[in-house]
Amino acid sequence: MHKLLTTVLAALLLAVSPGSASAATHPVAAPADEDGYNLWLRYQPLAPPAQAKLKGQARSIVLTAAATPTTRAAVAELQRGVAGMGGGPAPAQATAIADGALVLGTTASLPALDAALKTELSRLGSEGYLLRATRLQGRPVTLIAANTDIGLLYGAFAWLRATAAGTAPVAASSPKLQLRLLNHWDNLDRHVERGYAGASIWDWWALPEITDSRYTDYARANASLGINGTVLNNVNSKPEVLTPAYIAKAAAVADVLRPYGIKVFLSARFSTPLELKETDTADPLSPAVQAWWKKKADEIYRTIPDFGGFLVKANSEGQPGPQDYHRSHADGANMLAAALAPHHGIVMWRAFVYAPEAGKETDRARQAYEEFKPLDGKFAANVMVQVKNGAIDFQPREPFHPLFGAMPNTPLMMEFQITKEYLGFSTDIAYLGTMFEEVLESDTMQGAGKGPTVAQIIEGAHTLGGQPAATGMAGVANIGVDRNWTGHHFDQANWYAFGRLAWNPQASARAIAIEWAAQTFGNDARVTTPVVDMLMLSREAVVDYMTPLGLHHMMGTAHHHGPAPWVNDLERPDWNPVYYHRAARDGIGFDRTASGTNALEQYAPALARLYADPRTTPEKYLLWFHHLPWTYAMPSGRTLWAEIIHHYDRGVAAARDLQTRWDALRGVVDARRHAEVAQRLRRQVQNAQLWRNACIAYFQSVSGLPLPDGVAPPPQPLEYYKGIHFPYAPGRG
Ligand code: GCV
Repeated sequence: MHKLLTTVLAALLLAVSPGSASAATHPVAAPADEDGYNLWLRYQPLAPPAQAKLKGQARSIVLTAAATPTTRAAVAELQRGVAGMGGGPAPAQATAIADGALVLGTTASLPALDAALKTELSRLGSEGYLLRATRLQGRPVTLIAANTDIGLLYGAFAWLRATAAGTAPVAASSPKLQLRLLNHWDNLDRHVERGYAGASIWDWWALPEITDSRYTDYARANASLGINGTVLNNVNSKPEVLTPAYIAKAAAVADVLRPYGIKVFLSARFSTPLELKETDTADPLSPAVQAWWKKKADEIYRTIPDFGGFLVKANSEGQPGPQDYHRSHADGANMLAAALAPHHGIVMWRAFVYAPEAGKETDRARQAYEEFKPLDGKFAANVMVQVKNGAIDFQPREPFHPLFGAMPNTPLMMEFQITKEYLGFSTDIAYLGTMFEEVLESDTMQGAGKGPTVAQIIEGAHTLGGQPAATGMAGVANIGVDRNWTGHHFDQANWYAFGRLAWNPQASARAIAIEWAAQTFGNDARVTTPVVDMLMLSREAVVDYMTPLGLHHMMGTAHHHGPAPWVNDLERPDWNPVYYHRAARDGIGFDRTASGTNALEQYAPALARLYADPRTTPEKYLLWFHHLPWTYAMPSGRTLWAEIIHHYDRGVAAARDLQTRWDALRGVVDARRHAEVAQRLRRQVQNAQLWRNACIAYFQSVSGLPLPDGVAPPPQPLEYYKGIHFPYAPGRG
C-alpha cells in the first residue's frame, strides 16, 4: 500500500514538473534507511516510466547457452535486478524466445545471429560482451551476447548497471587489461594492514569448512566491475599460507569465487621453504629450493586447478628476497615463474623496494628504477613487474613512477592503493577516481611525439616491440567486515572506480562517479549532481590540506595519520618527513634536478627538460622536484610561503564545502546513510584544520616569516601539535 502511494505521488510530481528529469526516479517519501551492504547493486525500484520500459525488455529470460555455474549466476543476477528495479516478481526463465525476452547467448548457442553481430562479437575476445535491442527468430528481444560464459555475466551486469543508472547501455565492450586484481593486505589473524573497514573478510580460522555468504556478495560486486582476480593475503606474507592447511582454505574461497570469473592468488614469502625448515636456504639458484617450489606449485594446482599465481614483495621493508643471496630480482622471480609455468600461473613481482642500508643518504624516489631498469628483458615470460603509481608510496599526489615507459621489454602492472593509508583513512572523503585518472593519463613523453600515456603503457601497446604483452592493474583493497564493506559509504566509490578503470584505463573518472552515484543513491539528479560534485572536488581538497604543491610524506610515524612534518629522529633518513620536505631557513622542497639527486633523469628526456625548470614544472609537482626560496614568486603573484598557506586554507574551506553540500541532502538521501556520512564529514573538517594548523605552525617555525595579512594564526603553539599522538590508529603495519 505504502509503495503504491509513493508511486502515485511520484507520478504526480512528474506530471507537475515535466522539465525535471530528476524527479523521474525519486520517491517522494523519505527514502528508507540503508546500511550500504548492497553497494552499487541495490536494485531499488525505478520510477514508473523506467519500470515500464524495464518490464518490456525483460518479460522473460532465455538462456541459449548451456547452464553452468557462471551462466546461472548471470540469470540469477538479472532476475534479482529486474525484480528489484521493476518492483515486481522476477521474470521467469523460459526456453522459447518470445517478444520482450531478455536473451543471453554465446555465439555458438545463437546460430541465427546475423552476420554483422557475429563479426562484432568475434572481435570482443573471451571476456567482452555486446548488448543490443534486436530481433531473434523474428521476435523483438534484448540481447546479451558474448563468446564465453564470463562474457555473459559481465554483459548481464553491464545491462543492469545501465538500467539502474539510467544510461544507454554500451553497445559493446571488452577489457583493455587482462588482469584486474584486488590485493588484500589481510593477515592470517584477520588484521588488515592499512585496513580501515574492520577485520578481514577472510575468516581463515573458519575456513575451509565454513564459508561466509559475504564471499558470494564480494564475488558479485567484483564481477560487476570485471575484476577477475584476488590476492587473498598480505604482501608482508607468512610461510604458513603455503602449508597444506592454508592451501585448502584458499581452495574453499576459490570455489566460491570461480563462477564469477575470479581467480585466487597468494602472496608468497620468498623464504618460505627455509622458514618451514624444508630446505637449508632460500637461494633461488639452489636446486633444492627450485625443486621445493616446483613441488609446492604442483601441490597448489592439485587443490586449486585455476590458481592464478604468486604476488611477491622481496627485499623491501625487511622482507626476505633473492638479494639476501646476492641474486637479482630477476633470479628470484624467474625461479618462482619456472615452478608456476607448467600450470600457466604467473608471478607478480613488486617493484616497491628501497635500499636496506640504514643511514645511507640517497633519494628513495630513485631506487626502484635503479634496481629494475637494468633488469628489463631479463624476466621470464610469465613474470609481471608490479609498479606503484608513484615512486614513493601512495601519497595524496605523486608524479607517475619513472619505470612506466622505461622497461619496454617487461610487462608492467599498475599498483594503486584503494585503501586510503595516506588520504584520511575511512574518515575523510577522497574520491580516488580522479587520482587514478591523473596518473593514467600522464604523458610519459617517451615517444618521439606526444605519448604514450601511462594507460597506454600498461595496456601493452608500447612494450615488447609491439608484441602482445601481459597486462594488468592491481588495487590494494579497502574492504573489511564493516557492514558497508569500506567503512565510509563514499569509499565504495573508490573500489568501484578502481574496477571500472581496470576494465578501461582510459575511462573518465567523472563518468564513473556519475554511474556510481546513480546506482548508490538513486538516479535522481538532486542527489547525483551534488554527490558527483563532492566526489570530484574531494581528492584535491585532501591534497590541499595535507601536502600541497608537491610536498609529500609528512604523516605521523607508522600509522600514517595526521600531520607530523617535524619528525626527524627515525633510524632511516627516508622514514622522516624532514627528509622529504627539506624545509629550512632558505626554502622548502626536494631538489630532484641535476643540482640535487637528479631523480628527474629517470624520466624521458623531453619531460626531464620540462621539469628541470620550476617555471615549466606543473605547480602540483613543484616541491617534489625543486627546492625553492620561501619568497619565490608564484604565477598567482603570491610568494611561495603565501601560496602554501593559501592551499592549506583552501583545503579547509573545501572540507567545509563538502559538509555544506552533504547537509543540503538531508531528507533526500536516506537518514541512516546521511547521518553516517555527516558524522565523518565533521571529523574530516577537524582533520583538515589539524593539518592546516600544525603544518603552518611548523613551517613558520622554520621559515621565520610572518603570516600574510588576513591569515588566521594557528590557534595553538607548535608544541601542542607535536604532542598529539595516535597510538591506537587502525591498520598499522
Ligand atoms: C604492506 C607502505 C605501507 C606498508 C606496506 C608497504 C608496501 O610502506 O605503509 O604498510 O606494506 O607500503 O606496499 O609493501
